[in-house]
Amino acid sequence: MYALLKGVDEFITLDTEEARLDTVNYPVPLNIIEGPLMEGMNTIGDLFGAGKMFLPQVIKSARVMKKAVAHLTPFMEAEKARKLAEDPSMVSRKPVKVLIATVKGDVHDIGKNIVGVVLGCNNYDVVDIGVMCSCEKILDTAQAEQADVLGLSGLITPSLDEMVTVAKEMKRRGMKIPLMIGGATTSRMHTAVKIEPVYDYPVVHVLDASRAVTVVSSLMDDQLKDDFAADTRELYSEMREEHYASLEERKFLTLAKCREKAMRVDWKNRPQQPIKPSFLGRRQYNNVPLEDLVPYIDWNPFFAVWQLRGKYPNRGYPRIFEDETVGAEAKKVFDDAQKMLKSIIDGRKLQANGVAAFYAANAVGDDIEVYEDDERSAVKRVLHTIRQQELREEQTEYLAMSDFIAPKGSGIKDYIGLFAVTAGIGMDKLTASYEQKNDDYGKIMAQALGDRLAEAFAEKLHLDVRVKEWGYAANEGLDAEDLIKVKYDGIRPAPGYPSQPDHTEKEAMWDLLSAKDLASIDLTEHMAMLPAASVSGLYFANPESKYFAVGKIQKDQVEDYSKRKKMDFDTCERWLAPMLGYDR
Ligand code: B12
Repeated sequence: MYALLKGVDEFITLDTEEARLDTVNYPVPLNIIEGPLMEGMNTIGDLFGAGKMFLPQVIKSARVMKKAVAHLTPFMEAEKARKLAEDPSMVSRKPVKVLIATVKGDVHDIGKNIVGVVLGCNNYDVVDIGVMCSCEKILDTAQAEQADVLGLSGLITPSLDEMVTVAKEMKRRGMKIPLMIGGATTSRMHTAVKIEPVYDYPVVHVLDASRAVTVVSSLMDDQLKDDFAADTRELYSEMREEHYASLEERKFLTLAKCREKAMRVDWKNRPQQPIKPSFLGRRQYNNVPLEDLVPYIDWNPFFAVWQLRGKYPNRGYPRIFEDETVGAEAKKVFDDAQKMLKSIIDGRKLQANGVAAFYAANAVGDDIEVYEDDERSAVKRVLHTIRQQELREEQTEYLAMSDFIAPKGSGIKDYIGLFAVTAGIGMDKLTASYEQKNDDYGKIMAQALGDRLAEAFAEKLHLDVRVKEWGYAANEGLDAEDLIKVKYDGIRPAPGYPSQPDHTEKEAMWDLLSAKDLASIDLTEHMAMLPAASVSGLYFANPESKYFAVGKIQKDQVEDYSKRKKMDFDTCERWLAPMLGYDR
């Protein structure tokens, strides 16, 4: 019990073995699990639920539990076989089974893993079938395993539509189990508007791991489940009404009008004309020393993974360590991270690869033509951008990213850059080594560090690009904090982020970068990058370029965009679904 509550796994196998030999108190091995171990986990579940214990502690405790159970499993199996031989009619009590999966084309893992561990801590039997799971695989497994609840996870927007597909198929198959929706790209509104209406049984959006337990217990509790389902249904129905009302309230300008209000740059009379990159074409940055990336790590999202939030003024790193409530735990998890980081670096357990490319480019309307060479006689690929359309009081400019590149007609030679980086090569092997040791804490920590390193790589490469590779800001001289605060000229918008919400632009980018061949970063059918700890984007050098949110758009723009992209309208509308300002 002490080992569980403190998350100390050093002596757990010895202690468990001692308890197993104590057949007076524990006649069969299962008694140890159902006795002291479950009691400990229940206490942990309660403390976490009450906000008195934090996620890293819960996950460390789960590691202790898993190790104890792993030690007892062969003995329990022998015991079960003996009992079944004595009485074949004996069937064991079935715990609530929750099947969790990341949907087709998505590689999101870390959030789902956390949820799996937290549910496991609360005595649920969790079956995690991994990432990139097709609808068929998810539902076949749910049916074969006789899951009581299904949970879907997704990181990027194409997964939202995929979740609707899964819910529809559940209905077609006549399934009756509740469906939980989670992951960074999901929202209660999307669940209410698009998923819940297509399935006749409970559909619930779950914001984070700490809420997953109450949701599953409410869905499974005989006393609570009907009220919980009815309340959720009512809430989602109200939200749908709100959503449709807000669609009617939103005002849009026509695409033609927005183009008239594009950002006006006086291209001819600027203090400085676009600077030609030091090279045109691609350059590989493979096997970059991880220690060179460490100074560029932004630690704030790391604490978000562990659900550790300091209160103002101790919100961010490093002040979070001063926080009265989470400070001590934040420090512990940070120290553990430093130890693991050192072992990853010393043991070269992860590899960081990247590729950047610069091309001659000019804007043509809302598109950006990327040329074969600086002569600009042949177009290599066209990048497509999307323009803001939603009417906002006092907004004078309606932006698209193409506004940041000199128009073709101006005669000015402009350029664009692209990049893709990963710090996730070797991650599968690394996480498998933790899985083998039943160490979820280590696995989640490794994934969180991989993500931090990938982002740090993007930050460092962007600096190198500004100062050297493109070289448009050779005298920049900013420190790491300034970089996080984006105090430099130029931007690196990523497809999927608000300035460029269309993930399919990665297709053209991969062609221009040869990211698969040069950096071993692949794309799934839904445009997620593999390895998961990867980031990609475009580089704009223009000092007037800035991040903005495209927001919702209208049908006239989708029609125009689908023609420009040579993508059929329906497919285009599906990819842009989360940003449509009208009901599809
Ligand atoms: C950190 C981060 C990253 C990291 C790591 C992501 C990862 N592996 O999880 C890195 C830097 C690698 C990254 C990359 C990208 N990212 Co990113 N990223 C984020 C960020 C800032 C936080 C996500 C996160 O890790 N949170 C912590 C984890 C633990 O939380 P979580 O995943 O949400 O999981 C919790 C809950 O959702 C829930 N939950 C999760 N799954 C399940 C399942 C069930 C069954 C249940 C019940 C609950 C549940 O419980 C979990 C634990 O509490 C978000 C923005 C945000 N604030 O959410 C953007 C965000 C997710 N990223 C986004 C994008 C676009 C990308 C990129 C495509 C950008 C690019 N072009 O490079 C890539 C894609 C990576 C790939 N492999 O394809 C978008 C996705 C939406 C979209 N437009 O598609 C977001 C939302 C940003 C935004 N506002 O636009 N990203």
